[in-house]
Amino acid sequence: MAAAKTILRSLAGETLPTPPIWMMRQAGRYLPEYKATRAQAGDFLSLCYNPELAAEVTLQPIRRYGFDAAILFADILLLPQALGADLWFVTGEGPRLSTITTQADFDKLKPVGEIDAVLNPIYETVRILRQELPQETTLIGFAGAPWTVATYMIAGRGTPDQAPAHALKDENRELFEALLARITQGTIEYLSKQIEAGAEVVKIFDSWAGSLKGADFQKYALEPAREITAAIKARHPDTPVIGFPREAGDGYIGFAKATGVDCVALDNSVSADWAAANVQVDGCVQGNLASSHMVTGGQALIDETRAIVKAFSGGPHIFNLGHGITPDADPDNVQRMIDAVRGQ
Ligand code: 1CP
Repeated sequence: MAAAKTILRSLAGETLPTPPIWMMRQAGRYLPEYKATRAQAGDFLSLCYNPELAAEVTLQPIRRYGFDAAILFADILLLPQALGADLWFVTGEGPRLSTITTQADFDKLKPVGEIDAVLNPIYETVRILRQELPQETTLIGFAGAPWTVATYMIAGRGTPDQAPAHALKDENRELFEALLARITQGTIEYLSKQIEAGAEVVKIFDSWAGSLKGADFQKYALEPAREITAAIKARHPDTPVIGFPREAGDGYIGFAKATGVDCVALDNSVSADWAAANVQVDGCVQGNLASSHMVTGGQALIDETRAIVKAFSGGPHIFNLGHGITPDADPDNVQRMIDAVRGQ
Protein backbone atom coordinates (compact mmCIF):
# COMPACT_ATOMS: atom_id res chain seq x y z
CA MET A 1 0.00 0.00 0.00
CA ALA A 2 1.26 3.46 -0.84
CA ALA A 3 2.13 5.64 2.16
CA ALA A 4 -0.80 7.80 3.21
CA LYS A 5 -0.83 11.32 1.80
CA THR A 6 1.06 13.79 3.97
CA ILE A 7 -1.95 15.93 4.87
CA LEU A 8 -3.94 12.86 5.93
CA ARG A 9 -1.02 11.78 8.12
CA SER A 10 -0.91 15.19 9.84
CA LEU A 11 -4.68 15.12 10.30
CA ALA A 12 -4.35 11.68 11.88
CA GLY A 13 -2.04 13.23 14.48
CA GLU A 14 1.38 12.38 13.10
CA THR A 15 4.27 14.81 13.59
CA LEU A 16 6.13 15.01 10.26
CA PRO A 17 9.69 16.32 9.80
CA THR A 18 8.40 18.78 7.17
CA PRO A 19 4.83 20.04 7.46
CA PRO A 20 2.61 19.60 4.40
CA ILE A 21 1.51 22.88 2.84
CA TRP A 22 -1.40 24.41 0.93
CA MET A 23 -2.75 27.95 0.86
CA MET A 24 -6.19 29.48 1.33
CA ARG A 25 -7.44 31.03 -1.96
CA GLN A 26 -4.54 29.32 -3.76
CA ALA A 27 -6.64 29.44 -6.94
CA GLY A 28 -7.17 33.15 -7.33
CA ARG A 29 -6.56 36.46 -8.94
CA TYR A 30 -2.83 36.68 -8.03
CA LEU A 31 -2.28 34.01 -10.73
CA PRO A 32 -2.34 35.08 -14.41
CA GLU A 33 -3.61 31.64 -15.46
CA TYR A 34 -6.58 32.03 -13.08
CA LYS A 35 -7.47 35.39 -14.59
CA ALA A 36 -7.33 33.88 -18.09
CA THR A 37 -9.69 30.99 -17.20
CA ARG A 38 -11.98 33.32 -15.26
CA ALA A 39 -12.24 35.56 -18.35
CA GLN A 40 -13.10 32.50 -20.44
CA ALA A 41 -15.88 31.52 -18.00
CA GLY A 42 -17.38 35.00 -17.80
CA ASP A 43 -18.30 35.93 -14.26
CA PHE A 44 -17.25 34.31 -10.98
CA LEU A 45 -20.44 32.27 -10.49
CA SER A 46 -20.28 30.91 -14.05
CA LEU A 47 -16.79 29.69 -13.21
CA CYS A 48 -18.00 28.00 -9.99
CA TYR A 49 -20.80 26.17 -11.84
CA ASN A 50 -18.65 25.07 -14.82
CA PRO A 51 -17.11 21.75 -13.65
CA GLU A 52 -14.36 21.61 -16.31
CA LEU A 53 -13.20 25.19 -15.74
CA ALA A 54 -13.62 25.02 -11.93
CA ALA A 55 -11.46 21.87 -11.94
CA GLU A 56 -8.94 23.64 -14.19
CA VAL A 57 -8.47 26.59 -11.80
CA THR A 58 -8.25 24.18 -8.83
CA LEU A 59 -5.41 22.37 -10.62
CA GLN A 60 -3.46 25.49 -11.64
CA PRO A 61 -1.71 26.11 -8.28
CA ILE A 62 -0.99 22.38 -7.98
CA ARG A 63 0.80 22.39 -11.34
CA ARG A 64 2.67 25.60 -10.57
CA TYR A 65 3.73 24.88 -6.98
CA GLY A 66 3.07 21.21 -6.14
CA PHE A 67 1.02 21.99 -3.02
CA ASP A 68 0.16 18.98 -0.86
CA ALA A 69 -3.57 19.73 -1.09
CA ALA A 70 -6.02 21.17 -3.59
CA ILE A 71 -9.16 22.93 -2.39
CA LEU A 72 -12.29 22.63 -4.47
CA PHE A 73 -12.97 25.85 -6.36
CA ALA A 74 -16.40 27.03 -5.21
CA ASP A 75 -17.73 29.51 -2.65
CA ILE A 76 -19.43 29.43 0.74
CA LEU A 77 -22.32 31.45 -0.73
CA LEU A 78 -23.40 28.73 -3.17
CA LEU A 79 -25.34 27.01 -0.36
CA PRO A 80 -27.54 30.09 0.31
CA GLN A 81 -28.17 30.24 -3.42
CA ALA A 82 -29.13 26.55 -3.43
CA LEU A 83 -31.50 27.29 -0.53
CA GLY A 84 -33.22 29.86 -2.73
CA ALA A 85 -31.47 33.17 -2.01
CA ASP A 86 -30.69 35.37 -5.01
CA LEU A 87 -26.90 35.75 -5.34
CA TRP A 88 -24.77 37.94 -7.57
CA PHE A 89 -21.32 39.53 -7.41
CA VAL A 90 -20.70 43.24 -7.97
CA THR A 91 -17.29 43.75 -9.60
CA GLY A 92 -14.86 45.41 -7.22
CA GLU A 93 -17.31 45.21 -4.30
CA GLY A 94 -18.22 41.60 -3.53
CA PRO A 95 -21.29 39.43 -3.06
CA ARG A 96 -24.91 40.56 -2.90
CA LEU A 97 -27.83 38.39 -1.78
CA SER A 98 -31.53 38.85 -1.23
CA THR A 99 -31.90 39.49 2.53
CA ILE A 100 -33.57 37.42 5.22
CA THR A 101 -34.94 39.58 8.00
CA THR A 102 -38.57 38.44 8.41
CA GLN A 103 -40.45 35.17 8.81
CA ALA A 104 -41.89 35.71 5.32
CA ASP A 105 -38.34 35.89 3.85
CA PHE A 106 -37.42 32.69 5.69
CA ASP A 107 -40.58 30.88 4.54
CA LYS A 108 -39.52 31.40 0.92
CA LEU A 109 -36.34 29.34 1.41
CA LYS A 110 -36.24 25.86 -0.09
CA PRO A 111 -36.04 22.66 1.93
CA VAL A 112 -32.59 21.09 2.34
CA GLY A 113 -33.68 18.13 0.21
CA GLU A 114 -33.72 20.40 -2.86
CA ILE A 115 -30.20 21.86 -2.73
CA ASP A 116 -28.62 19.32 -5.08
CA ALA A 117 -30.57 20.68 -8.04
CA VAL A 118 -28.27 23.73 -7.84
CA LEU A 119 -25.16 22.07 -6.37
CA ASN A 120 -24.79 19.05 -8.68
CA PRO A 121 -22.15 20.80 -10.86
CA ILE A 122 -20.00 21.26 -7.73
CA TYR A 123 -20.04 17.51 -7.06
CA GLU A 124 -19.09 16.97 -10.71
CA THR A 125 -16.06 19.27 -10.21
CA VAL A 126 -15.03 17.07 -7.25
CA ARG A 127 -15.31 13.91 -9.39
CA ILE A 128 -13.18 15.44 -12.17
CA LEU A 129 -10.56 16.53 -9.64
CA ARG A 130 -10.22 13.07 -8.10
CA GLN A 131 -9.47 11.78 -11.60
CA GLU A 132 -6.97 14.49 -12.48
CA LEU A 133 -5.08 15.32 -9.28
CA PRO A 134 -1.65 13.74 -8.72
CA GLN A 135 -1.70 10.64 -6.49
CA GLU A 136 -0.02 12.46 -3.60
CA THR A 137 -2.35 15.49 -3.54
CA THR A 138 -5.23 15.57 -1.05
CA LEU A 139 -8.57 17.04 -2.18
CA ILE A 140 -10.28 19.33 0.35
CA GLY A 141 -13.98 20.15 0.14
CA PHE A 142 -15.52 22.96 2.18
CA ALA A 143 -18.52 24.96 3.31
CA GLY A 144 -19.11 28.06 5.37
CA ALA A 145 -20.02 27.68 9.03
CA PRO A 146 -23.69 28.47 9.77
CA TRP A 147 -22.98 31.75 11.59
CA THR A 148 -20.75 33.09 8.80
CA VAL A 149 -23.20 32.04 6.07
CA ALA A 150 -26.08 33.57 8.07
CA THR A 151 -24.24 36.92 8.31
CA TYR A 152 -24.33 37.16 4.50
CA MET A 153 -27.92 35.88 4.19
CA ILE A 154 -29.23 38.38 6.75
CA ALA A 155 -27.29 41.45 5.57
CA GLY A 156 -27.35 40.57 1.88
CA ARG A 157 -23.62 41.33 1.65
CA GLY A 158 -20.32 41.21 3.54
CA THR A 159 -20.30 43.46 6.62
CA PRO A 160 -17.30 44.64 8.68
CA ASP A 161 -18.98 44.06 12.06
CA GLN A 162 -21.84 41.65 11.19
CA ALA A 163 -24.23 44.15 12.79
CA PRO A 164 -27.39 43.06 10.87
CA ALA A 165 -26.89 39.42 11.95
CA HIS A 166 -26.30 40.45 15.57
CA ALA A 167 -29.44 42.61 15.41
CA LEU A 168 -31.62 39.73 14.16
CA LYS A 169 -30.14 37.42 16.81
CA ASP A 170 -31.03 39.92 19.54
CA GLU A 171 -34.43 41.01 18.18
CA ASN A 172 -35.88 37.76 16.79
CA ARG A 173 -33.92 34.87 18.22
CA GLU A 174 -36.45 32.30 17.08
CA LEU A 175 -36.10 33.30 13.43
CA PHE A 176 -32.31 33.61 13.75
CA GLU A 177 -32.06 30.10 15.22
CA ALA A 178 -34.40 28.66 12.57
CA LEU A 179 -32.13 30.12 9.88
CA LEU A 180 -29.02 28.70 11.55
CA ALA A 181 -30.68 25.29 11.81
CA ARG A 182 -31.59 25.32 8.10
CA ILE A 183 -28.02 26.26 7.13
CA THR A 184 -26.62 23.60 9.50
CA GLN A 185 -28.73 20.85 7.90
CA GLY A 186 -27.89 22.13 4.42
CA THR A 187 -24.19 22.15 5.25
CA ILE A 188 -24.30 18.54 6.46
CA GLU A 189 -25.92 17.47 3.16
CA TYR A 190 -23.60 19.59 1.03
CA LEU A 191 -20.41 18.32 2.70
CA SER A 192 -21.62 14.70 2.66
CA LYS A 193 -22.23 14.92 -1.08
CA GLN A 194 -18.78 16.43 -1.63
CA ILE A 195 -17.29 13.49 0.30
CA GLU A 196 -19.33 10.95 -1.68
CA ALA A 197 -18.03 12.58 -4.89
CA GLY A 198 -14.41 12.24 -3.71
CA ALA A 199 -13.45 15.00 -1.25
CA GLU A 200 -10.96 13.47 1.22
CA VAL A 201 -11.09 16.20 3.89
CA VAL A 202 -13.67 18.91 4.58
CA LYS A 203 -13.09 22.34 6.04
CA ILE A 204 -15.68 24.55 7.76
CA PHE A 205 -14.92 28.27 7.30
CA ASP A 206 -16.26 30.39 10.18
CA SER A 207 -14.71 33.61 8.93
CA TRP A 208 -16.74 35.81 11.29
CA ALA A 209 -16.53 33.62 14.44
CA GLY A 210 -14.50 36.40 16.08
CA SER A 211 -17.55 38.62 16.49
CA LEU A 212 -19.38 36.04 18.64
CA LYS A 213 -18.61 36.43 22.34
CA GLY A 214 -19.27 34.35 25.45
CA ALA A 215 -22.48 32.32 25.37
CA ASP A 216 -23.08 33.36 21.74
CA PHE A 217 -19.74 31.80 20.74
CA GLN A 218 -20.77 28.57 22.48
CA LYS A 219 -24.22 28.45 20.88
CA TYR A 220 -23.54 29.77 17.40
CA ALA A 221 -19.90 28.84 16.65
CA LEU A 222 -19.03 25.78 18.77
CA GLU A 223 -22.40 24.04 18.73
CA PRO A 224 -23.05 24.13 14.94
CA ALA A 225 -19.44 23.02 14.28
CA ARG A 226 -19.98 20.14 16.72
CA GLU A 227 -23.29 19.17 15.13
CA ILE A 228 -21.90 19.24 11.57
CA THR A 229 -18.76 17.33 12.56
CA ALA A 230 -20.76 14.67 14.43
CA ALA A 231 -23.10 14.17 11.45
CA ILE A 232 -20.19 13.95 8.99
CA LYS A 233 -18.36 11.47 11.24
CA ALA A 234 -21.50 9.34 11.60
CA ARG A 235 -21.78 9.04 7.81
CA HIS A 236 -18.10 9.19 6.86
CA PRO A 237 -16.04 8.15 9.89
CA ASP A 238 -12.73 8.25 7.98
CA THR A 239 -13.06 11.80 6.63
CA PRO A 240 -11.11 14.37 8.66
CA VAL A 241 -12.71 17.74 9.40
CA ILE A 242 -10.81 21.05 9.71
CA GLY A 243 -12.47 23.87 11.67
CA PHE A 244 -11.57 27.53 11.12
CA PRO A 245 -13.10 29.79 13.80
CA ARG A 246 -11.29 32.85 12.46
CA GLU A 247 -10.24 35.46 15.03
CA ALA A 248 -11.74 33.39 17.85
CA GLY A 249 -8.82 34.38 20.15
CA ASP A 250 -9.24 32.46 23.42
CA GLY A 251 -12.07 30.59 21.67
CA TYR A 252 -9.37 28.55 19.94
CA ILE A 253 -8.56 26.94 23.31
CA GLY A 254 -10.46 23.66 23.55
CA PHE A 255 -12.13 24.17 20.14
CA ALA A 256 -11.08 20.73 18.83
CA LYS A 257 -12.30 18.97 21.99
CA ALA A 258 -15.61 20.85 22.05
CA THR A 259 -16.42 20.26 18.36
CA GLY A 260 -14.67 16.99 17.47
CA VAL A 261 -12.76 18.51 14.53
CA ASP A 262 -9.47 16.83 13.64
CA CYS A 263 -7.61 20.08 13.05
CA VAL A 264 -7.98 23.73 14.02
CA ALA A 265 -7.00 26.32 11.42
CA LEU A 266 -5.44 29.45 12.95
CA ASP A 267 -5.57 33.02 11.71
CA ASN A 268 -2.50 35.21 12.16
CA SER A 269 -3.87 37.27 15.04
CA VAL A 270 -2.58 34.55 17.39
CA SER A 271 1.15 33.87 17.67
CA ALA A 272 2.44 30.45 16.68
CA ASP A 273 4.16 30.02 20.06
CA TRP A 274 0.90 30.75 21.90
CA ALA A 275 -1.04 28.39 19.61
CA ALA A 276 1.52 25.60 20.01
CA ALA A 277 1.08 25.76 23.78
CA ASN A 278 -2.68 26.29 23.86
CA VAL A 279 -4.20 24.70 20.75
CA GLN A 280 -1.73 22.18 19.28
CA VAL A 281 -1.74 20.39 22.66
CA ASP A 282 -5.11 18.94 21.53
CA GLY A 283 -3.97 17.85 18.03
CA CYS A 284 -3.28 19.05 14.53
CA VAL A 285 -3.20 22.77 13.75
CA GLN A 286 -3.07 24.59 10.43
CA GLY A 287 -1.60 28.01 9.74
CA ASN A 288 -0.72 30.74 10.19
CA LEU A 289 1.54 33.05 8.14
CA ALA A 290 0.13 36.56 7.53
CA SER A 291 -0.93 36.79 3.89
CA SER A 292 0.64 40.27 3.68
CA HIS A 293 4.04 38.48 3.39
CA MET A 294 2.90 37.24 -0.02
CA VAL A 295 2.82 40.89 -1.09
CA THR A 296 5.90 42.22 0.70
CA GLY A 297 8.28 39.22 0.47
CA GLY A 298 11.92 39.76 1.46
CA GLN A 299 13.80 38.31 4.43
CA ALA A 300 10.80 38.85 6.74
CA LEU A 301 8.81 36.29 4.72
CA ILE A 302 11.58 33.68 5.09
CA ASP A 303 12.17 34.41 8.79
CA GLU A 304 8.49 34.35 9.73
CA THR A 305 7.85 31.15 7.72
CA ARG A 306 10.74 29.39 9.47
CA ALA A 307 9.61 30.66 12.88
CA ILE A 308 6.12 29.21 12.35
CA VAL A 309 7.49 25.85 11.18
CA LYS A 310 9.76 25.76 14.26
CA ALA A 311 7.03 26.79 16.73
CA PHE A 312 4.76 23.94 15.55
CA SER A 313 7.53 21.34 15.00
CA GLY A 314 6.67 19.43 18.19
CA GLY A 315 3.27 18.26 16.95
CA PRO A 316 1.03 17.73 13.93
CA HIS A 317 0.99 20.82 11.69
CA ILE A 318 -0.20 21.77 8.20
CA PHE A 319 1.44 24.96 6.97
CA ASN A 320 -0.92 27.62 5.56
CA LEU A 321 -1.60 31.32 5.61
CA GLY A 322 -3.76 32.86 8.33
CA HIS A 323 -6.30 33.99 5.73
CA GLY A 324 -6.65 33.92 1.94
CA ILE A 325 -3.90 35.17 -0.37
CA THR A 326 -4.81 38.57 -1.85
CA PRO A 327 -4.93 39.53 -5.57
CA ASP A 328 -1.91 41.87 -5.19
CA ALA A 329 0.37 39.01 -4.02
CA ASP A 330 3.55 38.20 -5.99
CA PRO A 331 3.46 34.57 -7.25
CA ASP A 332 7.25 34.35 -6.68
CA ASN A 333 6.74 34.99 -2.95
CA VAL A 334 4.54 31.87 -2.80
CA GLN A 335 7.44 29.81 -4.14
CA ARG A 336 9.79 31.44 -1.60
CA MET A 337 7.42 30.46 1.22
CA ILE A 338 7.21 26.86 -0.03
CA ASP A 339 11.01 26.65 -0.30
CA ALA A 340 11.40 28.01 3.24
CA VAL A 341 8.93 25.42 4.58
CA ARG A 342 10.57 22.56 2.71
CA GLY A 343 14.04 23.70 3.78
CA GLN A 344 15.40 24.68 0.35
O1 1CP B 1 -12.45 35.79 -9.03
C1 1CP B 1 -13.00 36.60 -8.28
O2 1CP B 1 -13.01 37.81 -8.48
C2 1CP B 1 -13.80 36.15 -7.10
C3 1CP B 1 -13.03 36.12 -5.82
C4 1CP B 1 -13.45 34.88 -5.06
C5 1CP B 1 -12.80 33.63 -5.07
C6 1CP B 1 -11.54 33.25 -5.79
C7 1CP B 1 -14.62 34.75 -4.28
C8 1CP B 1 -15.66 35.78 -4.06
N1 1CP B 1 -14.67 33.45 -3.79
C9 1CP B 1 -13.59 32.74 -4.26
C10 1CP B 1 -13.32 31.32 -4.05
C11 1CP B 1 -13.39 30.79 -2.69
N2 1CP B 1 -14.10 31.32 -1.63
C12 1CP B 1 -12.81 29.60 -2.25
C13 1CP B 1 -12.11 28.65 -3.21
C14 1CP B 1 -11.01 27.87 -2.87
C15 1CP B 1 -9.69 28.54 -2.54
O3 1CP B 1 -9.46 28.82 -1.35
O4 1CP B 1 -8.85 28.69 -3.46
C16 1CP B 1 -13.09 29.47 -0.87
C17 1CP B 1 -12.62 28.39 0.08
C18 1CP B 1 -13.92 30.55 -0.51
C19 1CP B 1 -14.49 30.75 0.82
C20 1CP B 1 -15.18 32.02 1.14
N3 1CP B 1 -15.98 32.79 0.36
C21 1CP B 1 -15.18 32.59 2.43
C22 1CP B 1 -14.51 31.96 3.63
C23 1CP B 1 -13.05 32.23 3.66
C24 1CP B 1 -12.67 33.67 3.84
O5 1CP B 1 -12.11 34.23 2.89
O6 1CP B 1 -12.92 34.22 4.93
C25 1CP B 1 -15.96 33.76 2.41
C26 1CP B 1 -16.23 34.71 3.54
C27 1CP B 1 -16.46 33.89 1.08
C28 1CP B 1 -17.38 34.95 0.57
C29 1CP B 1 -16.77 35.67 -0.55
N4 1CP B 1 -16.68 35.15 -1.81
C30 1CP B 1 -15.99 36.02 -2.62
C31 1CP B 1 -15.63 37.15 -1.83
C32 1CP B 1 -14.90 38.35 -2.33
C33 1CP B 1 -16.09 36.90 -0.53
C34 1CP B 1 -15.90 37.77 0.71
C35 1CP B 1 -16.89 38.85 0.70
C36 1CP B 1 -16.84 39.82 1.84
O7 1CP B 1 -17.05 39.44 3.01
O8 1CP B 1 -16.64 41.00 1.56
